Amino acid sequence: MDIFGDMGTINIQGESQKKLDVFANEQFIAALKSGGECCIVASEENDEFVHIDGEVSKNAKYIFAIDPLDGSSNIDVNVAVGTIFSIYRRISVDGRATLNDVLQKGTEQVAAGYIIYGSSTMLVYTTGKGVNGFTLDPSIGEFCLSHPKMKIPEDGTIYSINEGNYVHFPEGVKKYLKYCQVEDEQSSRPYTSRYIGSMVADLHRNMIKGGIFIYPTTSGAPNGKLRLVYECNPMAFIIEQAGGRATDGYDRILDKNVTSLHQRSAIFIGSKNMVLKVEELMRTHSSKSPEERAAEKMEKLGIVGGID
Ligand code: AHM
Ligand code: MG
Repeated sequence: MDIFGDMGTINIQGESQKKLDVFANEQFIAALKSGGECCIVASEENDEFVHIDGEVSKNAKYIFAIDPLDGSSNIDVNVAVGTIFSIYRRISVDGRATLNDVLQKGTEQVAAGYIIYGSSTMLVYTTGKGVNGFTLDPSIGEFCLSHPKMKIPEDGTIYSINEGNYVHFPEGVKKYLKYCQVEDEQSSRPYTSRYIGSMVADLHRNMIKGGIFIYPTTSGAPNGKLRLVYECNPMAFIIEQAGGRATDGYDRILDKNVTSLHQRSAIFIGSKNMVLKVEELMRTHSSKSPEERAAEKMEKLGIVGGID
């Protein structure tokens, strides 16, 4: 089957789509359509959300957001990739579901999960009552509970960030990276640097071993790279449920206002004490300007429209 390489198309985020991105998107949408529980799919690979309500899902109550294949730059080189999903309850009552049904805060998620396609295939998910991990047993075609009640260690020694972007990072992140690299026996520093470039794989490793994953704003991407609806929010829900912490360097990810489908956000996520440490440095060295704070306040009050 011809599954490697570029599709030759660009998605709404201006990223080149891989054949497997498109294939995975079609497969998930088809499965959700026949499942009948969801009325909308919002996907990284579709500019607009897709209505999937039909005969089978006339009264569907759920909204599904998905990054069908996360880390797709790793497909052609046989490195682990993943799927991220998030489920919301529909809030509109009449007619067809609308964009407002999709633009709910992360705190409103009823479930979120990821699938990691690594040395084994695992499904890790939460419904807000802790996190459980299931490993695919291909001989029976079932996911079996292999990691019950997953907890991320409060402290860790692994940091994951695309350090090639160092010159473009906020000062607080630069200071944190230097902190990670300093020798200090008591806190087991210098820490270990591990970056796969697949958020699912990087976070899954950090969840098990303890660590932090950072994708900050950069001078080239002032709103960050990763998407709030189908990347940051589901991962934040899972990590919080596992006892970790997820912020944009200042504020909790799950509390962020969602104003557009493909909205981006910075993310600092992982072991609680590691995230707290970098937040402290962000506050000291990269505090938001009074103008940024004022704009946020107005946005919260609904005074200005959406930003991407
Ligand atoms: P994608 O959804 O298009 O694959 O992009 C998301 C991925 C994340 O999995 C990963 O953490 C990040 O992009 C890597 O980006 P970079 O190559 O800039 O480090
Ligand atoms: Mg992605």
